[in-house]
Amino acid sequence: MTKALEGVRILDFTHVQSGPTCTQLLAWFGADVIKVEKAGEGDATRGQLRDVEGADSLYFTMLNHNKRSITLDTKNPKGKEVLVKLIKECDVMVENFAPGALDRMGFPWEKIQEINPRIILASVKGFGPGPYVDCKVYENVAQCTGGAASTTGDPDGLPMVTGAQIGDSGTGLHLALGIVTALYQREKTGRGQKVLAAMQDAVLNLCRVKLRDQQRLERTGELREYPQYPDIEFGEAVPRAGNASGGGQPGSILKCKGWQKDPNAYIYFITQGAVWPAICKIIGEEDWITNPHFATPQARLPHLKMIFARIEEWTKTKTKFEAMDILNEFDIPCGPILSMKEIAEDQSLRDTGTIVEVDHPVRGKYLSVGNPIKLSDSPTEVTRSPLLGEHTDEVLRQMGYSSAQLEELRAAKAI
Ligand code: CAO
Repeated sequence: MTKALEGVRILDFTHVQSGPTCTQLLAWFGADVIKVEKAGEGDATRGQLRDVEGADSLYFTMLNHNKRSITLDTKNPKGKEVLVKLIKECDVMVENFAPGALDRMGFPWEKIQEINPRIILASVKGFGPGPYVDCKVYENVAQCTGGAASTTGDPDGLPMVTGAQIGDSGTGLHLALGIVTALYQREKTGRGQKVLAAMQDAVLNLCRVKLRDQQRLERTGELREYPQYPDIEFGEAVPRAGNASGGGQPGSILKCKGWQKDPNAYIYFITQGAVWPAICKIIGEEDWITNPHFATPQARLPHLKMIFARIEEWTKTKTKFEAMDILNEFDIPCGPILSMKEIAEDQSLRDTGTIVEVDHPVRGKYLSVGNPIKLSDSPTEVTRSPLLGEHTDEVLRQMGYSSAQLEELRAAKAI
């Protein structure tokens, strides 16, 4: 079976997390991803958070599957010549250098486009054009400047960053969509273009519902599904909502059996309007089905704390998995709080390839997250990340370099 992006060649200048998540996805869809790294150093993440002496870290291996690695000094004159050839032969160049690095390297967009008018140049930057355009950015900076941190956390606590890497991996996803869209347009126009995904923009896109709430707050002065209502006065900006549901169906995290010892013995419970009668029956409050204080979603809003406290009396008598089974029988939306240990051991996630075991020649076997996007005609087979420069000779030979020319490049410290 062919792969969706077979024949697409990606010049991968990405490092750390945001860019590599993007090119890893493209590789999983079948693109030939050639990762360019500095000789001797490589992507800084190869050595960060190491758990096995001398082996590429999980940080690196889990973000760089299915790629080839070449070493190339793009500031070396001979290295620049190789880079020009690579630009000629690739469909897409992806980078997440600090702002201006490509220009300083001597490869501004105009020059790249002149070398290959069909090439797509895709970049992750911290910010789009504006006051912060020149700033370097990491994950949590994006979460803070994109609206996630100010709206996450306990109502009376500090702004909070989330463990989901919405700034890095979230932006990588956005960039991947931009790349395949630009490739699609190129099919019709024959021209490449620049694609930019700014981390602040990507986080804000994922926080769209909070900008919705900002405008609702300005219009009405309150957000009735937030935990502040009705006891605490709202300020000018969307407050932190704890674990309240971000949607129109109120939800909360409730204790389950064993919560005293197990930090993850909890369930997320959503009081969806459509299943309110079933909820009342399960918790033994059948009167609430018709009682005017509880019968409609609007009537319930001022009593949410009391309602969830009552539901929790019930969930505390069940394990999170028992509660999930019972509630699902009645189509009540809920989800157990799964620990990473439970997820790592989940057989169904392994069966679908969402969790995969990968073998690496230096570190041995490890678990990774496979391709979360499943294409029926382009299945993903996850292969290990490359060692630093593992494919330098292979790629350069494919480009027509002879053994003597490779030696020359090595002697000049270009590769
Ligand atoms: N050959 C020669 N030089 C190379 C090279 C190569 N193969 N690959 C990279 N370099 C050079 C760059 O050209 C740059 O040189 P200058 O400083 O002279 O321009 C230098 O290496 C360092 O690159 P950098 O500034 O991108 O790296 P950094 O470690 O200082 O910063 C980061 C890292 C992530 C803060 C920065 O790249 C950035 O802000 N990127 C954009 C936003 C982003 O993606 N952030 C998320 C990262 S994941 O958390």
